[in-house]
Amino acid sequence: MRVGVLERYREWLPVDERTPPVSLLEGSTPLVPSRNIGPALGLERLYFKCEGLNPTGSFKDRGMVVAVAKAMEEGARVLVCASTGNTSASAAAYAASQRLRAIVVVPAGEIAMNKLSQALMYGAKVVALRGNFDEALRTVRELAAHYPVALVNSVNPYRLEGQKTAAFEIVDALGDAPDYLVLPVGNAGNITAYWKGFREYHQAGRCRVLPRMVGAQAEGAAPIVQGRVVEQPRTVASAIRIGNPASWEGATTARDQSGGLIDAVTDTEILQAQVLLASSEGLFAEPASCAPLALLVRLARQGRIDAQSTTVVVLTGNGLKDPDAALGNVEPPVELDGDARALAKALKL
Ligand code: AN7
Repeated sequence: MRVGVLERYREWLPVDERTPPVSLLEGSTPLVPSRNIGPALGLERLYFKCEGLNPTGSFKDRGMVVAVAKAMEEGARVLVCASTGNTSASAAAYAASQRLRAIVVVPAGEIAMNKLSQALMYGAKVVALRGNFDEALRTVRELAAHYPVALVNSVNPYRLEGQKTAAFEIVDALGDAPDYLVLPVGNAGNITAYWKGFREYHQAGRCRVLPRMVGAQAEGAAPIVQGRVVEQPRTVASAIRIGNPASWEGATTARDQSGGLIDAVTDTEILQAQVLLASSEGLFAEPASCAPLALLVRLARQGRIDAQSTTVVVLTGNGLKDPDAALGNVEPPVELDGDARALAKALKL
């Protein structure tokens, strides 16, 4: 029977009998072997971890379930977060399921409409703050320091505890850790959490390999790559439009301890990777999730990935979250009168 993250990885999480059994049956997402991109790049073992199949359509649910359960255990009734979209959708959903209040603060005009619609439908109080994500995060951190609200951004360590379970699942599926784990880096919580998960499993003898952690930022929002805060982050990938990541040090530690790298890709590369992924694998991921594929394509073409290595690309969010960003790169539908002859002619059958 399917279970959520708290139940599946109970002994690896900071929970006990006092922790409420929160669950939307998150986690246990498919690890799909590449049928076409891997062979085209000369990579024999390429997999996609499809985190867009979580209950609210992104990996955030893994961490949110733990953060919400612990907040409830500690008596909280109000959750608050800043978000580029997916965290707000996740916080709002778990709050709804537990009858808690959720307040989500998003950068005004900067998040994908479908993510906003999720937060609103789940019944959160949505505040659109004039400013960028980094300013929204600063604001909610200050709010949580002075008022009785539980902050559920990834600065909350329980979020990272939950998110590390994705690393466990990959090892449990492959029988060992991959050689490369490639993922997007925004606020840098997820790369920090994966690295923690792999190290814990390694220490417990569950895997022999420790992966090289490969992070992708968008060129206009690449503070870790450039080694300095980006005041006005810009990219089509709104989920990772972040100029001052909260887990900056966690990301550089993961990169350096694992012998990995964090590099930037352009918006054009991101959107090309998105179309490639959807049209050649049948997997539709949001732009931020395609940044790591764009980086992998570049590294493979440069001959920097060994052909026999095992590589996992984490597809962090569902493509349906942000279709507007994608549709500029495909042919629009042809409009026709409804008869078969006209259809056959248009299709050159
Ligand atoms: C699809 O929702 O920061 O490096 O507020 O939604 O752990 O921040 C989202 C981030 C990658 C980056 N992919 O992860 C938010 C938010 C998707 C995302 C990231 C995000 P982190």
